[in-house]
Amino acid sequence: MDRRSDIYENTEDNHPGECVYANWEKQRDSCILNDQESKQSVDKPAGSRCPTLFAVCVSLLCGLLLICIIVMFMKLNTMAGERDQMLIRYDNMTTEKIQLQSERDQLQSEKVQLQSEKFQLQSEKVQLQSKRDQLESERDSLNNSIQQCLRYFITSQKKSWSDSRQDCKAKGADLVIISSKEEQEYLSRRFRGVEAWIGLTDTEEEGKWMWVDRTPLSTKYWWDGEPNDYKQEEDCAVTGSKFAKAEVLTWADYPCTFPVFGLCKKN
Ligand SMILES: [Ca+2]
Ligand SMILES: [Ca+2]
Repeated sequence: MDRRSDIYENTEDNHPGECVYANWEKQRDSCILNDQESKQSVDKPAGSRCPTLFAVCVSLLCGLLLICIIVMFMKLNTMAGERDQMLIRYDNMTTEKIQLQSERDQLQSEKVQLQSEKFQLQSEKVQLQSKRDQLESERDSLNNSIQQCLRYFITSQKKSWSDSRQDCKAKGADLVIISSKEEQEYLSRRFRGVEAWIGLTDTEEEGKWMWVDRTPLSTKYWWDGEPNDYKQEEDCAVTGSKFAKAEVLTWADYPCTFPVFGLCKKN
């Protein structure tokens, strides 16, 4: 035992940096502990840099992630706002669309109604045009009747053929020249029962009846037995002779001095 102590004492002398153990087991644990501490103190600089770098990286990543989240959140908020605006615009446009459809339907209804009124007015226009044409025709016919009526008139006094012709000329007319059956029928109808001179005579040559415009007689409306030149004194013709028993064939020759009315016609 003493020898071992000596040895260790000597050893201390020979190796001043190593542990000197009085109690070897105790000193051994102490020495092992010191070795571990010594080893930890040697490894500490390299191990302590890695966590710091890691922490910095993690912090940066977290920061970036936070920024991304904030940006995404802001963008989502913006998109949500735009979506709300678009929804509002969509609702407005839908409302306008419904309103426009309603206006379109109303306009179409008005169009149909106007077309119906148009057709009705066109029908009325056709009817009015037809009525206008009819009225114009009646007006023309009436005007013709008036003009025809005004063209013929009876003198106011019974006179000789020559004097009655003068009365006609005094009013811008002459004793009538009857040139058609229609005219004779019209005069017989209009001046029914009136005995009147017409512009027909055979004074120049017996039996050669001439109109006052010197055209020869072609169409004749003598009553039966006329002209008979009774007593060789009848050279002037009347229409509506009271001796005639017919409606149209009413001519007769009378003495030119016999007083009857004159039937005048304006040209
Ligand atoms: Ca005669
Ligand atoms: Ca006669």
